[in-house]
Amino acid sequence: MTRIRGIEEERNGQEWKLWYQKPASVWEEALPIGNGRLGGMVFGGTDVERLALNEDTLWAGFPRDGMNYEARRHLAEARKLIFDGRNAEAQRLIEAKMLGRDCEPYLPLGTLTLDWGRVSGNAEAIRDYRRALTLDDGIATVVYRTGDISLRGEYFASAPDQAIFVRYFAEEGSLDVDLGFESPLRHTVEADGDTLILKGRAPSHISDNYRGDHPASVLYETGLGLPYEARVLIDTDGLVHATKNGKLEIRKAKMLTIYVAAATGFTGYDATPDEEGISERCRKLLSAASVTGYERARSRHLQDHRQLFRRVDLRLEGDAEISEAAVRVEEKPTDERLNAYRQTKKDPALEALYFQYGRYLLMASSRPGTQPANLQGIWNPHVQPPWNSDYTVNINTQMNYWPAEVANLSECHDPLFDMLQDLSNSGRRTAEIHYGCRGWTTHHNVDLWRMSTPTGGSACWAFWPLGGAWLVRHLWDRYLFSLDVSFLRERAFPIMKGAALFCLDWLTVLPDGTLVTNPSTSPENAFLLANGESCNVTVASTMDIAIIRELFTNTLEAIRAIGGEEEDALRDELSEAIVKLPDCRIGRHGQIQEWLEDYEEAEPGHRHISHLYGLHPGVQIHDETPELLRAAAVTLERRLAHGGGHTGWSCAWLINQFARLKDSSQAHVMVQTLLANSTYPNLFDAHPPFQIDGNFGGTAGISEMLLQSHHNRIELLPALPMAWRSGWISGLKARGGFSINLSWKDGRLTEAAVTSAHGANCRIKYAYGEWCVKNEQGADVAVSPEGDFETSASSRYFIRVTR
Ligand code: FUC
Repeated sequence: MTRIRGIEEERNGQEWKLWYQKPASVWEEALPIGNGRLGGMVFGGTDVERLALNEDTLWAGFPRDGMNYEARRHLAEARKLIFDGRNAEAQRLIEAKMLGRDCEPYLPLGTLTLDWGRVSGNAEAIRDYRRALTLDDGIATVVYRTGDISLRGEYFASAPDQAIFVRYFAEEGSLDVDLGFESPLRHTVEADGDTLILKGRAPSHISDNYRGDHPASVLYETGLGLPYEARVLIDTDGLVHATKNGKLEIRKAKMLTIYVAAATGFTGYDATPDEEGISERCRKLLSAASVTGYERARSRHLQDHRQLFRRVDLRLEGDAEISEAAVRVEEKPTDERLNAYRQTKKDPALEALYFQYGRYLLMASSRPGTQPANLQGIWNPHVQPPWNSDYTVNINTQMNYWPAEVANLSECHDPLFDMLQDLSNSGRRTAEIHYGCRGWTTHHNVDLWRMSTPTGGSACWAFWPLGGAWLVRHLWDRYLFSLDVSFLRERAFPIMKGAALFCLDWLTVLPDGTLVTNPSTSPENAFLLANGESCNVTVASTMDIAIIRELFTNTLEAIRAIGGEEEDALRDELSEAIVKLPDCRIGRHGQIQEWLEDYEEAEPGHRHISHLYGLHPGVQIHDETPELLRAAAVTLERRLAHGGGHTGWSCAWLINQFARLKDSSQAHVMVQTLLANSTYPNLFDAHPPFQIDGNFGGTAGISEMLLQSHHNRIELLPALPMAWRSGWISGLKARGGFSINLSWKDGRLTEAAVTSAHGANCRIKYAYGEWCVKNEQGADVAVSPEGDFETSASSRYFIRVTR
């Protein structure tokens, strides 16, 4: 047992670090810092240094009514057309009459520039350059020498102090630098004493302009759009001159400390933005940060950051030859190491770094009280970002939060729950006005304003009212991990209930009594009609039904868990409906059918794998449904044979799905593919372009390969690939309130430690060998043949594999 105990004491020898020998030349090479609300991308420039900034409430738009009051007029007709087999006509009707407008984009705040004056003369060669991000510290650093100056810069975004802190220090020589602000939004910059102030008002609306056919796609209107402000305060022993054109010129400084604060007028998705109080709030944040001071803020930041980051640690080792090569490669800068990996696909420590980076990114983009992580976390430099840098809730936002519980960052899950609370309000109107249903719904895109209606465009993505029903599984999962009944009763259940009520009303009945969804799409795939035409709308996509079945099951369990006697009527409705849902079907290729009818897919290698929702993230396809499990394997084979998994997030989903199939080698191939094909030099996920979901899905997938805990049992190393021959992981969480440490050697589990938070019953599954369980005192714990044993609260149990 000593080794397992040792895991917690002795930190991993591996340094969780990304590092480079040159400045970032493009944004996808810069290094991200964040405190959940404020984000920064550090370029480490030696001519002009850039710190690209974001604030998570800076979006285009303003609170307004986005309902399509005409939608409901056409619902009955659309349904009838589909039931009559006139799907294409139904789709045309839906697209003409039942959709809404697009959501608003997330915006960049601006870029703080540090002009070192090298372009204008001071162009001595740069030596000993190094730029790094240490994940364990949450601090980005830049060091180099030039002429007789040797300088070191540090950057961190502090959650406790709600500001970004930067310090430059001349170890030799002194610093001359001009500080300024740039922004692609309309703005003003003023330099006043030792302060820079950036002010602006965001566009009231931004339309997409992919085709360049909109002459005014970025719309500014007086008095509309969110006002925002960023303030920078400097503290230096050098000389400071504030210029009329909004720059701070600093000369002969040994030390330069920069405090950055920002605020917008956002006060709530349905509330009038604050026009007056922003400067005051921003000034207060800035002065609080400077009163705390750099050193104290730094140590408070380290404490806060490590308290989360250090909960999980891991080591992945290949065989001796691979491990030796990996040690050599660990000495390479991260971009070169990634390039080497693209060739060899052998660097287990890089895969471990990718896992930890996903945890780092979640901590940096989603903290209690902030907005949830959007398509780009919180890091976006574009006024018209890809897919609006919004919340796409037909896979992407959910994937962002897959690692939250298992990778021991439960509090980082909270912003998603706050958003669900908002959506359960805004989505109540959508449910009623668009469809005449109880409860609440949201479609595939959500923004800061909690838009829950369909967007415009094709029904292929826009007509999909199951977003809320999928998202609430996150609330249920939080309960399963924590067994926190008051969370379930007060926060989760009312929102789950609303999603379930919507689905009860949304279902329609076939002549044989089967309950189906209609119109229904399978995000974002198409099928071929008899005449060869491709179409998206039909009856009962497999994903719709899987989501609804799961939601009804979970809601029934939730009623039991909270002892909700007053929910008798709901319980009856759910119990009656659930048995009338169609079964998951196996189609002509031996695959899980994507739709109720066994249509031919228009794009068999499609990036979405929606019909395997029941395998992952759902739990309806498993060891005890062997036929479905086999069909799921065929489905994945077919997707891959036709080029599937080609976007970062799609590949990350495949890791999770192969892990659920216990196909360790395919799961690992997908880890390799994600890193080799869909990863930028700063290890951001490439859709392409940058989209953060693949990072989070990758972290979740690696967890899923090492530990699974659905179906009331904890499965140790369910999909351990030979490429991770030996290793250990500490601090993973399992459903039922357990923390798990594991170690393995030569592909076999050696030891595990299970800590029980609540004294829930524990059921362990491990593929090979026999094992025994001892309690903290070293006494044997009785284990049933099924692998059950009783635990008591806060006690630890040690498992040793005896073969
Ligand atoms: C879904 C995907 C796209 C993209 C977008 C943000 O619609 O189909 O690939 O990831 O979300």
